[in-house]
Amino acid sequence: MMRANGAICRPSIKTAFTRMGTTDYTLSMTLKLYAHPFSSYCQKALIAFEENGTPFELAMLETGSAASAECSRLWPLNRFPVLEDGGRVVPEATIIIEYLATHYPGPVSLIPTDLDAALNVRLLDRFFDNYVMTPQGNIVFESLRPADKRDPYGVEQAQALLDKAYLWLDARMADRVWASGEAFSLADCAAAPALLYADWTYPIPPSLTNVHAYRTRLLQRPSYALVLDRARPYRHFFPLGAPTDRD
Ligand SMILES: N[C@@H](CCC(=O)N[C@@H](CS)C(=O)NCC(=O)O)C(=O)O
Repeated sequence: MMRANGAICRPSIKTAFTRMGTTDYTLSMTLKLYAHPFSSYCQKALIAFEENGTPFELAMLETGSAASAECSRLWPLNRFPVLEDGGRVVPEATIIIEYLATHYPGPVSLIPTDLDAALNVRLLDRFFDNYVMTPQGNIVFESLRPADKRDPYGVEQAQALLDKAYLWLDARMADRVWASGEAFSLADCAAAPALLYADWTYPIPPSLTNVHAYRTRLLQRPSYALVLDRARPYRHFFPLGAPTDRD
């Protein structure tokens, strides 16, 4: 089976099937993920697959590819990642992670079973998507606009939102290892690519040491370290220029 960046992932398959109580590796794969390794929302979903060694087939999204056309047909909003499971279409990174937790649970539970704890995880997931990933993306998209379509006020607003989000997160992470509760969760899947790219786009102030320490922990988490390594060959895609000496 091919995975992100064309890597063959036999150990993951073997591990997952062993967990399922069988050594029959010929079982068919049903999970197909339409994704690109450098996309932040795809990375968010990919972390969940790696956390549990969940086998899947990567449908690599490249300009003009059959996979891209199929992905647009499945989800005409043209956003990715999109998961297909035996004809069922599951868009949105958060929903993909929830879907895996429901239908393909593994040893790492990314959504707590306690309902209040789960609400908190979902709140933090919304925080990273809406108040970190979204303004970060807005700043990057500005750099791709034609000169006569620029929106400096929109950039100021995005930066102001990131300022508030960074400050809030720094206070929150003063006494936490992961974003919500003791365990790594859906919220941390959202946080990892959000904070990776946010710092490249609009640097987190050095004084916010709790955010920096949390970002470092995320980058060192084995699941994300793997996802990040598979995205490395595409760093030249980053419109503002990716750092070459770190991360
Ligand atoms: N809310 C969606 C957002 C997905 C999204 O915006 N993905 C980006 C890639 S990181 C995308 O599809 N970009 C294509 C485009 O904007 O046309 C999610 O959580 O999955």
